[in-house]
Amino acid sequence: MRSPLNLDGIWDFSWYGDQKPAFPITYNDVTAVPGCFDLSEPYCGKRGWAVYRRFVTIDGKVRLFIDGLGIEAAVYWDEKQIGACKYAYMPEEFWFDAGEERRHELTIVINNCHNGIFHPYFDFYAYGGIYGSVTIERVPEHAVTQVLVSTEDYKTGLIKVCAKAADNYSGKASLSFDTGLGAESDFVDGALCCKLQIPDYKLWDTEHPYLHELTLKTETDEVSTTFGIRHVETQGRQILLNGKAIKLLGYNRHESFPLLGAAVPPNMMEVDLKLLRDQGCNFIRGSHYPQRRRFLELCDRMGILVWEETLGWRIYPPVLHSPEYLETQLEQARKLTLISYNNPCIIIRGFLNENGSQTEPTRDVIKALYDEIHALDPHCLISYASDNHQKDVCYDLTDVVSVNVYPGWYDANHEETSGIHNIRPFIRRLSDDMPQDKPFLITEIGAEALYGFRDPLKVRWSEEYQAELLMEACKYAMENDDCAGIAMWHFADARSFVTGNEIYSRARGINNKGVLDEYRRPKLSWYRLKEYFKSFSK
Ligand code: ADA
Repeated sequence: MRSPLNLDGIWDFSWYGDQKPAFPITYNDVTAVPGCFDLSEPYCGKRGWAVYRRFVTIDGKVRLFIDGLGIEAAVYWDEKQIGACKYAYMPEEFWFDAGEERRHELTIVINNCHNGIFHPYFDFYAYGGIYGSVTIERVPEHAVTQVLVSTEDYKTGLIKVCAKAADNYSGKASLSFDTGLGAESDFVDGALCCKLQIPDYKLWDTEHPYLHELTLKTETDEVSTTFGIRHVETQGRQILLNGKAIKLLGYNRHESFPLLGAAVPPNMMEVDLKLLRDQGCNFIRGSHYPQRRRFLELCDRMGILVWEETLGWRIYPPVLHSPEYLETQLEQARKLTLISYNNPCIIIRGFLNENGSQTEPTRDVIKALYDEIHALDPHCLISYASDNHQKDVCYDLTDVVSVNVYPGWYDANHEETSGIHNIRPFIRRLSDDMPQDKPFLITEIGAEALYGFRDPLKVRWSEEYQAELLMEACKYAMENDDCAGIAMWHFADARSFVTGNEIYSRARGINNKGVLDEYRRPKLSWYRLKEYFKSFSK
């Protein structure tokens, strides 16, 4: 069995500002990993180059894993580049030869300036730093580089295991499961694929999130993974989990906490998910980027359903239609699908939040992304969150019609939709106009509320107004079968990077539509919704 070395801790640090670092680097500070350097002095709010360094004693072939950083980086081993992290939040792995046994130097050169992938206008802050854990492990010759487990038939416990091994390895492999099942299979030219019937299996679902474990052994290597036996499909307007209709109920969530930024520690993630579960919810939309491994592990263990998506926020033509940009989305989709393939919690894979889906040429982009993900993982539903409502021309290309709507908030001057009493009729009209043969999911709805701002007149920005609006939205979602569920916008207030006119709706530089504030203090809506959801629990 491999023994990964956790490299979290205190690393050497150097701020280079707008000067691109070159070796030799001079270090004059230290910083914590995981951590975001640009949230406290003396680097607060700065954008530019920063260098992280630590020493590692290891030798031979290794796998280095970084569970997400921002917003892009180059990774060096003894001053030689071994790879790059192009996409903020994306977990990345690097396989290389570490050389002879001695103290080696691992350097991560981060740039936290906005780029063509993370634009300055996105409604969430681009934190600079290493968001998740960094680990390194020695790997043997012919190392197993990938193990994907999928459910082929949840009614009989039939699963498929596909694995890859380095150097075109051909040879025997043994598979053993927690149920006691042992099986043999072969790697041929670096690939193994087999189907197995798991005896005494248990299904994974939201009430009983049962995880099975597979250990795969070759002549040289041994790796383990957990997986869940579960099946997700659609039937008309419904989403079915293991053959039963399930209503998705929950929130969009940003990985964000004051002073910690995107480097939210696992115990804070746990706090969030326990709050969510305690309220009676079962669903998180991981807006708008890849999720940390620890977060998905918690969701797997707690039976919380997840929508995971690529980083991309209101990318419109011409950027959206350029082949170069599409390639960055396809690459993200590929990486993400493979890295979270064995997480049963992920039931929907998404991309390109609020894109130009009201124009014909966007169909090619959506189709390309759908096909790419579907070819890799046909066991998840695929969708994108649209703000184009009746004008969207791409709904037929996805499994779920997902709509971001803000009746009662962004439509203050529209008599027809504004006002709490219009929320349910607005959603009804939209639902009626949507394709009737696909689940209709509300992927965003909400209103700003400043924590502590109570107003008996229920004016906008008050906790009362937000509570009324969300109650109406949830009543629609819960009491109507045409709606497959709701992800409210959003779980907790989160820092935003505001530019242009948007600044006027982002008080404190924060998107204040959380039902909890940024410290997870509940607003009125939290209690009202909790009370309401209770009436549905058995
Ligand atoms: C959009 C977007 C969210 C957030 C929201 C809002 O629909 O997808 O990221 O910006 O609006 O608060 O306005």
